[in-house]
Amino acid sequence: MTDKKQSIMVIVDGGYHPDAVELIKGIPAEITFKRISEKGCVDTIVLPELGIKRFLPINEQQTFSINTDKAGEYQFHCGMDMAYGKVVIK
Ligand SMILES: [Cu+2]
Repeated sequence: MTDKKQSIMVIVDGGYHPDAVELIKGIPAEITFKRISEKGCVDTIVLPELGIKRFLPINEQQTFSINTDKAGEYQFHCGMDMAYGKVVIK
């Protein structure tokens, strides 16, 4: 099972769908954000604890590798800190 990879897609449409992503600890993971509309102010994704801040061009996928060595909850939010989601590693 150690060669498995977890891949999750979050659709950004004024908010995050899903807004809670669960990952299994110890298995390499990547999260892909895809913004599909101009709605809201979610054109930038920020995962502060993971050192990620990236502009999300419309209809383009942005994929980030997530280190799952440590269990915990990591919040992500828009560039203005108004829309929220979280990554839960357990
Ligand atoms: Cu915002």
